[in-house]
This record gives sequence, structure tokens and C-alpha cells, in this order.
Amino acid sequence: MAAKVLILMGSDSDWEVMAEARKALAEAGAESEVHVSSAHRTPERTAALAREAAGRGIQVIICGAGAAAHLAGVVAADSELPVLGVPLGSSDLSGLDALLATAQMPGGVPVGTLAIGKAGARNAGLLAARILALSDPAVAAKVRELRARMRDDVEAKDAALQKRLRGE
Ligand code: RP5
Repeated sequence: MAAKVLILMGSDSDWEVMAEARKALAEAGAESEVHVSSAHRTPERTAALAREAAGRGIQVIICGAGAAAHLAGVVAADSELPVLGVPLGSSDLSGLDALLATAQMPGGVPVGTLAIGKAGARNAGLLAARILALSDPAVAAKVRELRARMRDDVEAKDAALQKRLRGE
């Protein structure tokens, strides 16, 4: 099955965090393709990946980058696909720089910005799955299953807590 989600990251050092996005997509039954490509270090390659994505069946692009994180922004400038940005805490500013650089896009060039780090990467994967789910019933069913599992986990944790509080 061809990947419908393209995950880009500015460096291989971003992979430990960005793997969460791929994992979430796999849980939702969605194939993804991952590449290292930097807005600053490989601008031509990044532009080519963004421009060619829609033509080869990609429906959503997830970009993770740290520091002065322009990856999601330049990809959104070069593609009509929905672009989700994950700011990474790889710099001395622990991701605040990447958060602002990713979120503060000028009007007309949208980037859906998630939280800094692993939670943001997982949510980027889940949000991309929800976008695919609009036109893919199999992914929609998996998204529903994941939500039900999360609800069951929380209810089980509460039941265990109540038991402990009763001294059982
Ligand atoms: C950013 O600079 C990358 O996305 C990464 O988060 C950070 C550090 O990159 P490396 O120096 O580890 O390659 O562009």
C-alpha cells in the first residue's frame, strides 16, 4: 500500500521523537514514509519533496524540526496539502524557539502546529489519521478503536485508584 502521509524531519537526531508520529499512524492502519530533509541545509531537496508529494498520492505532510524550525513553513509554502508541524526541543531553548517559528506563520500559509516533543509528534500522527479517516473507512474504524481503548484505559485506572482508596 502506498504511503498517504509523508513525515519529514530536519535531522536524524529528531527521529527518536518523530517515531511517535509514525507509530500513531501505524496504530491507525496508515502507511507513512519518512525522510530527513532540512529547510536550511537542503532547501532544494525539501522544496522538491513538498512539490512532488501530492502528485504521488501523499495526502498529509508532517514536519518535525527544532531550533529556528522553518521546515513546516517552507513545506507549506511549496505544497497545497495539509501540513502539520511538530516543534522539537533539541535546542538550548528547549523547543520554545521551534514552537514560535512553526506556529507564527503569516496569514495565507497555514501550518497546523502541535505541542513540543513526543506528545506533539503522537498527536500529529493521530491528527493526520483523522484527516485520512474522512475518506478512508478502514482508518476511521481504527481511529474509533484507539479512542475507545484510551477511554477504557482511563476508566480502568480510575477503578484501580478507587479500589486503593477503599484500602482493598
Ligand atoms: C534542526 O536542528 C533539526 O531539526 C534538529 O532538531 C536540530 C539539530 O540538528 P542536528 O545538529 O542534530 O543535525 O534543524
